[in-house]
Amino acid sequence: MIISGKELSARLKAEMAEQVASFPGKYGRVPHLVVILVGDDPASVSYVTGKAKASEVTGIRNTTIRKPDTISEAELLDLIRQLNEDDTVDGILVQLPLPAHICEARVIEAISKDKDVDGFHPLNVAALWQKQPCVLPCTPKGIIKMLKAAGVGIAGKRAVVIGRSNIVGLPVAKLLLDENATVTIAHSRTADLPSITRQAEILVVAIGRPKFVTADMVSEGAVVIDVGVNRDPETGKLCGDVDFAAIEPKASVITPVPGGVGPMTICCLMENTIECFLRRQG
Ligand code: L34
Repeated sequence: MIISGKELSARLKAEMAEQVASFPGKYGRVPHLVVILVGDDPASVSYVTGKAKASEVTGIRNTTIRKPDTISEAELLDLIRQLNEDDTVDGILVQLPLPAHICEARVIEAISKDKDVDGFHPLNVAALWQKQPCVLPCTPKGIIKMLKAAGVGIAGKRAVVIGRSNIVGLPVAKLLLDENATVTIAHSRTADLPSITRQAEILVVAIGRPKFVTADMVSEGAVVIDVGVNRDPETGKLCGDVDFAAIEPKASVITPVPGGVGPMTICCLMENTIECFLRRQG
């Protein structure tokens, strides 16, 4: 079975659109998401455009602020402070990665935790690891939604996550643990990776290397979630971290690239924006 993140996200966005349509009557306005894009990396431009489109579909107000990659860290921090103080703004997202001269940690920490729709602020990260209410990071949240929509039972399963980033690997491991999976986090220094991944009943791959996971690394019947969005060096087309054509026949459930995790990330961003808006209404 192939889980279409595109279809699932379209359904969820339609539900959100109905909900948002009721907000002007109840609250006098709709949620407002501000996305800041520094520079013109084509992949980032494409993702930020996707976020604007999803905002339109759900009825969320979107302001995308583009800054040149020469912007100083101080200027960027200043902009964030203004948006923190702006009562008409519910969510602030600074698209990553940032140019090398800007400290990402400092930028993330500058965003008000109540407007942190990415769930990247240290206070939100701490809340996640302490099982306290928090904004969940979009990609991990989207992955759990896909597993549940596909009817995959998580409790008691052996889950292997490849990748240990703050954005995906670590938080998705925590969410799987919270669903009572037995979780292994593998990474670039893992010895004998194939022997680990072959034990996975649920395999989440987030390393950013085209077709890194080959058929011999996956057990028959595994559930495979592919977080990678890469360019295939041979064809120039988008491809995941997983060799989809080779693994699809073996997997019980698999996500495609494009049309898998990516659209779910954006869908969960819309959900988080609504959540931050509602919390700010008190
Ligand atoms: N601050 N930075 C911040 N928040 C995020 O949540 C992200 N991320 C990651 C990169 N930097 C970020 C995203 O938005 C990755 N990411 C993301 C979002 C959407 C898609 C992929 C990655 C997506 O929609 N992918 C499409 C293909 C898009 C294309 O054609 O280029 C897909 O179907 O997979």
